[in-house]
Amino acid sequence: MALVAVGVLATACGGGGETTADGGAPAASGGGDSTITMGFAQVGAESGWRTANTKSVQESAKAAGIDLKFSDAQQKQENQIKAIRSYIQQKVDVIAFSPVVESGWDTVLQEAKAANIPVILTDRAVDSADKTLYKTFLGSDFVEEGKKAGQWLVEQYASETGDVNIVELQGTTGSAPANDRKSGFAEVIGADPKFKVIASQSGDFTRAKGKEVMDAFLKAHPDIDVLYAHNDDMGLGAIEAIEGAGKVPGKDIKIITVDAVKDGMQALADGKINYIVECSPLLGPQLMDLAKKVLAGETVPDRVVTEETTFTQEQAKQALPTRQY
Ligand code: GYE
Repeated sequence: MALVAVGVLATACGGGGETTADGGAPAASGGGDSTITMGFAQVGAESGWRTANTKSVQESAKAAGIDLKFSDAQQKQENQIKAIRSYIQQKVDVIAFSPVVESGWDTVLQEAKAANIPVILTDRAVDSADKTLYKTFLGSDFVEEGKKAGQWLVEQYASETGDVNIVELQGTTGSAPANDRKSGFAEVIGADPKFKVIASQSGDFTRAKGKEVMDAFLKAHPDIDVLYAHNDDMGLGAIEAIEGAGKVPGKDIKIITVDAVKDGMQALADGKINYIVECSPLLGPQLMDLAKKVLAGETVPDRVVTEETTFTQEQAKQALPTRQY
């Protein structure tokens, strides 16, 4: 049994890797003594955050004795839908997934419900009106993260009387963290008209795209004061673009990012980033716990919010040595 589970983890591919001995008699949810099988449809491997999140899910499944089927959708909704359908066909006990975008999940979630397979949303939300399509949603409050980023900016520029020109690197278009980090930030800075978002575009949460879009921003706008990037990776890509343009990141252009993964924290400690709003990727242990409770028929809260903090440059220096991811 244990060997089989390890094999599935190591191949980490969706849809393939059948492990059931005789292909039959899948246990009903939470039934008897059988091992819990979880199908997890991951977004991709777009960022340091995502890599840490995948590791957390895989390690926690192993520790909890849960047989994990894992798929990587390469940031494409159609791949995630395929993976979920394959988990339904394989009659897994529980499905967990981090929806790449918010919309367009109702049909496949109805299919899971019809098959009596509970679904746990992990990290990102869906906008389905029917809340019975999933058991719970475990993850951060992205609006709050955007607000924290905005609050720091408001404090930093409290005595500034002129315009503060901001460029924004958004996450994946249509994703919950991109939508919410944008709106939370806009709400806070919107109270003072000196804050001007002069350009805002998606960098798809990747370093490469962050650099590319920042290159374009720098060409079009000689007067950027602040960069707000929806994750560390895009911020790190943008730093390369800023340095390439002969400017000093953290000084000529102040930078705020979200996540607080190691590379981001290092850049913050080095003075290239000015402030990071933390978003914890370590959702695995809570996810496994929720899955066990759901399958045991226990009631779980319909929303479980991750606890997180913020980091200044000084705080990053202190936190770095013991940072897990
Ligand atoms: O901030 C970003 C990743 O959904 C919270 O996705 C997650 C976001 C995270 O690509 O780095």
